[in-house]
Amino acid sequence: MPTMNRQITLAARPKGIPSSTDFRLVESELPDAKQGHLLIRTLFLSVDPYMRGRMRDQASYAAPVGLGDLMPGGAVGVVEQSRHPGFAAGDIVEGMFGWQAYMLSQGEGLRKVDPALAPVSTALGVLGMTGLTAYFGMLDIAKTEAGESVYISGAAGAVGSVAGQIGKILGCHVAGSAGSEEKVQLLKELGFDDAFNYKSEKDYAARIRSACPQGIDVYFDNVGGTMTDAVVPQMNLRGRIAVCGQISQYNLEQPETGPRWLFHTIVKRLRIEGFLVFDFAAEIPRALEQMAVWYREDRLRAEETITDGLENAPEAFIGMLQGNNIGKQLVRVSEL
Ligand code: NAP
Ligand code: FER
Repeated sequence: MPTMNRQITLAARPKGIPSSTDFRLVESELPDAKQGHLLIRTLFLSVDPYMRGRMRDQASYAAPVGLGDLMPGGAVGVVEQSRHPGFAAGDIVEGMFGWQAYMLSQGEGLRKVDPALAPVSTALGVLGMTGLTAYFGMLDIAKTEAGESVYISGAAGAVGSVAGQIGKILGCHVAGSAGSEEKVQLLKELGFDDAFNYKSEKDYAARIRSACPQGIDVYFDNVGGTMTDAVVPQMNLRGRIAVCGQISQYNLEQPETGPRWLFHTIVKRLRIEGFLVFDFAAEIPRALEQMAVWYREDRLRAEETITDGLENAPEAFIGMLQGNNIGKQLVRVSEL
């Protein structure tokens, strides 16, 4: 059994875009699993935009990460040793392990993953937190219906790429924006009716109008900022905006001001709703069942970018915040 653990902790609070010196790799003793505990070896670790918020000294849905504390995060791992009646060595589990090579657990908050269904990494992406975010955002929040016109910002990321594929499964016109030509190409392969590179095509309003000539019924927003300013005036009557994320704002030190567009919400009777995937905990089994069917039918593709090595998790996280990933950004910590 392993006797040492490796962990990544928060060394300093970032200013603007985080840097590698904001993190520290530490080694610590790993005790044996006591009665009622299990020892899990991390296979894949998820790095996500919400972690940028947790690094700030500011409470929200969860307390901030303290200086010197383990970086939080979802992960999938294999049970190495179990002294817990509900788990056996070899089981694959998903849960909030944090950025570490091993975790001792009492089993709470763990979800068993079926490795026969799909590669286990998908338990963090299309069949995990980000895929579920797309599912609940498109269906429960935006109440997207067949034939509607859907626009997705941040479309080539973990959430956006799944939201767009769900839009196509539902029979919608789907368009979106992303930050490179390669991402735009991928979106077309995934069935998007149109997509553009917001870094090279700067007249967002004109480009959105040509991508959604019938206007927009559902805006799935991952980005906010100037992209949202361009989308809102193009919303159709009784349109819905699912506010999933505002990543264009996460690394700003001062709030950005923008055009005042609330008047459009009156004229068009818009419904704008922010949501958190965690609020849908009770609905996860039914959602995963549906997503697994779509996955097996090849109607949902799992796009992933994998970085190797726990020590490279900070670099993977910082890169993801700047758009280096296509689909879900993961860190491979060990091999199954
Ligand atoms: P992701 O999209 O896979 O990765 C983040 C992406 O954001 C980058 O690849 C980059 O792609 C884009 N980005 C970075 N800075 C940007 C900027 N200034 N303007 C436009 N795009 C920018 O991450 P994800 O996990 O799927 O998350 C996507 C969004 O959903 C985030 O806003 C996140 O906070 C949110 N989210 C919300 C929930 C919830 O429960 N509400 C759950 C999960 C995620 P480009 O190359 O396109 O720039
Ligand atoms: C995210 C952005 C924000 C997310 C969660 C939050 C799970 C929650 C923020 C808060 O409560 O302050 O991408 O993903």
